[in-house]
Amino acid sequence: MSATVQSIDTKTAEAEQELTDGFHLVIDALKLNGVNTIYGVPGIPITDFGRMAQAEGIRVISFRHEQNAGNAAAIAGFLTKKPGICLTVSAPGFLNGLTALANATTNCFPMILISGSSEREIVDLQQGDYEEMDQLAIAKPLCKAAFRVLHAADIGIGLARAIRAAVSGRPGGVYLDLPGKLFSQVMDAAAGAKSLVKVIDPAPAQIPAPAAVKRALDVLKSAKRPLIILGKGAAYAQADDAIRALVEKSGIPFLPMSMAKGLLPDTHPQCAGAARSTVLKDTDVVMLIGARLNWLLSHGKGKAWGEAPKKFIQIDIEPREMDSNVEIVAPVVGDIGSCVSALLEGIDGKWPTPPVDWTGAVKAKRDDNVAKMAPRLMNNNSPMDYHGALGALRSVIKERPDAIFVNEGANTLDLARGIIDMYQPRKRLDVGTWGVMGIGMGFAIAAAIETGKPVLAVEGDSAFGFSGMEVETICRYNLPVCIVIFNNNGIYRGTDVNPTGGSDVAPTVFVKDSRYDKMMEAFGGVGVHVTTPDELKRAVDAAMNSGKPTLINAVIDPAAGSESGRIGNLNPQSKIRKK
Ligand SMILES: Cc1ncc(C[n+]2csc(CCOP(=O)(O)OP(=O)(O)O)c2C)c(N)n1
Ligand SMILES: [Mg+2]
Repeated sequence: MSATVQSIDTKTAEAEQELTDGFHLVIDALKLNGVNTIYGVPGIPITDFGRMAQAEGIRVISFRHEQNAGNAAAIAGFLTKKPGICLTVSAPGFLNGLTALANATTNCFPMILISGSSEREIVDLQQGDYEEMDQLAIAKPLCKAAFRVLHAADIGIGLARAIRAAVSGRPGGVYLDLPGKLFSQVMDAAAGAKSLVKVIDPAPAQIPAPAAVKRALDVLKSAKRPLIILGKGAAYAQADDAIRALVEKSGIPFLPMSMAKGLLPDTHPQCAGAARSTVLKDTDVVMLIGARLNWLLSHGKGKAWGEAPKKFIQIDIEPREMDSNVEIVAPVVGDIGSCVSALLEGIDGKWPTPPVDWTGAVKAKRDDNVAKMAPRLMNNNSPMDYHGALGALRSVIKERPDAIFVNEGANTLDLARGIIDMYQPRKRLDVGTWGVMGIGMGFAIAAAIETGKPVLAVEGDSAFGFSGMEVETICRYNLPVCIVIFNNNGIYRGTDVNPTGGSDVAPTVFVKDSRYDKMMEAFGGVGVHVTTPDELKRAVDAAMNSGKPTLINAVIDPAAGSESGRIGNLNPQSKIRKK
């Protein structure tokens, strides 16, 4: 080879080294901002992007359906306070991810849905491109913010905006649209590196106004029957010590919402979880911490809240949350950590303990309810009822308080929430604000990956079906996930009949006596079939000890459940229903 050819070759190589492209800029921007995991499904135009991200050291977890990848990203956001990333292809993949994005936004979980999209010029003229869809326009009303990046030089800023939008203020879902062409756009490598943005202080503290804090303390001090309600916003805040100190120093009974269970142990002497209906009715001053007065709290009014007049104090990062349903006499706007710390400063040694007739009444009611429930949880009936099966699982969590408990279904959800005590913050992950089915496997996978802890997912047989194919994903990544399916042959119950006597079964009924455990075996996981609480406990213990992907088919009496679990009252009734 002549010297001239050699030098041209070297020059070309140098010139190539000095270029970067959209693929690498997105990866570099993610890494610069500490993103180390992507949840998604490959395909045009993001297949190579996934490969390159993996090559660059990002963990790329491939799912079987984007909705599950999206749910994984969302709960990763909840657990880490960093936006979870979901990566999808255009139109159908994007739409599959969108449900999770909307659900994340509703639940205030920070996530970013990054979808590849088709040629802008063709999409905008509606000329029928491959997977054509105006994704940005569709995403906008369903999430907190939506952005599109057209130039490689804007990738850094685009990603920075997405991160900030997802985690600052009230967290939520963000959509980031990356057209296929962007990935192969090249630019000078040095200029590319300079264009990247490391987001400094992505979720700045929002300090409450001192006057608001004082007002709240004054109202709280005047209470005869005070109550603290902890929502999943309080769990998200990771201000666990301050919240515990506030509850304990004030001496006020607390009620945890579903995903706030474990912030303080459910067995804590001040926990009013087992006296929920009594405390809601009888309290005179309620302090909401990261909990919204939505349907889950009967909007703060009506029968559930009884006759006694109430005053509400509300701590929330979103000012517009105040007065959403009833008057808030003491709004405290700021991030939960800052607000709780500020309140704590006012709760000194002179703080009056709440009247003992109140705390005593709450405790008596709670102990009474717990005692009434106890024998039911110890039954070893076969087929199992919910109480027997959940009694067994209750012991599992008691013995392994750091395990993560994922839960969805109707009866399977509502009864497990009441029965299974949680002991540590952010260990209970469930259907959230919408009561959505389908979060199960996505949540379980991300929980295992983000925390490295064992996961126990307790699923109604219907609920499981929404994300069940991800058992392959669990086996593929060999995750320490134990799935228990409460198999009652259907939705709510397995006993409904077709009133016409025709050959179709009733709409709520599934194939009888299905063997979900065999699904797990198909992918190399452990499948177990159990019919008694004792067998169930043994099987779950073995799974949790081994860390092997396991699915336990737990046979539940098909007649044991009730319509819609605990929320049957929300079903509209026909007044002219034919007898
Ligand atoms: C996405 C979605 N689709 C439908 C529903 C309605 N829904 C509520 S609970 C439920 C399933 C309940 O059955 P299962 O999971 O088997 O629990 P079980 O009550 O039988 O224990 C369904 C379909 C929902 N909440 N979310
Ligand atoms: Mg069922």
